[in-house]
Amino acid sequence: MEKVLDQFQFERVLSHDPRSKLVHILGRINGEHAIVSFEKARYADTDIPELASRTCQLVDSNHNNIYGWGMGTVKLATADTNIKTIYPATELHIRKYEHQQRHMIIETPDMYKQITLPYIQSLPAERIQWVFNILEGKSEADRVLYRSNDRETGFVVLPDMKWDGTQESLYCVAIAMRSDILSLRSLNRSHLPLLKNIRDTAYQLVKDKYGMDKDLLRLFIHYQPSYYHFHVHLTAMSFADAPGVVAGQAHLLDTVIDNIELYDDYYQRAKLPFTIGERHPLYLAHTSP
Ligand code: G7M
Repeated sequence: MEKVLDQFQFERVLSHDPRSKLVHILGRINGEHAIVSFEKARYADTDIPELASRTCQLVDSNHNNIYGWGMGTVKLATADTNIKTIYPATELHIRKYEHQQRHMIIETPDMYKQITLPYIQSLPAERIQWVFNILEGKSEADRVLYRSNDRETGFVVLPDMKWDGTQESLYCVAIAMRSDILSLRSLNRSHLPLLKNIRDTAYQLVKDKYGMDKDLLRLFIHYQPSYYHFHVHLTAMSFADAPGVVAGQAHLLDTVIDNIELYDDYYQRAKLPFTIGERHPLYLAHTSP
């Protein structure tokens, strides 16, 4: 990561969200695209008592009666920015992070078969190399919180790349060992042992590790996911605005289990709505005449 930051040649801003203080920038390294993301982190509890004493370089400071305001620099003891890098970045990564209008698509089973499935099948296998690196213990091995190698019901639980490490923002992913479940659309009754295993293990794991009861956890599946190897998101309820918890993207694991228990082929027959950026190839595939 250090090398990527060192060699990064700025090209343009892909998106900048002032509310979440998250900026994605595009650049080049040795002629190839790279994306670097910076997100201002929350204050560490240990820094808070010293915020006032560590403030310097006050500018635009104003005063009116009992009120004062201005801008300054706070020299913190702990790191203050979450940084992520993608190198080399593909065109799909660039489209993903570029600011764009999002649309709602109501996908029928027929649209899935005619458009979405061929799109999934066209994705190069190396896109999910990072998943196999985790499953095979080649990457992030020291971060894995749980592992079961069972070929049918096994999975790995580890912190999501987005987790800042604080308990209020707990964000982990459970990634299935098996590779034959592309997404929510693939699920049927034969997958119930896996789904229930993920649910029950996640509850127990979070209780044992973080002392959090199961009613403080939100377990959900994305449709569309960003990669088509089955996985479940685990987030703290207190992380109410976690990325991707919104309607049109997150399907609660318990609801999914319930739907399949009622109807084996629910997810093959249902219309599944999803939100997607207008530059995403899947949006273009669904909307081109
Ligand atoms: O939208 P979707 O359900 O596909 O979400 C995929 C999740 O995987 C996101 O929450 C990402 O932050 C997370 N993720 C993506 N990558 C590339 C990695 C990675 O390399 N390591 C970990 N731990 N999480 C990742």
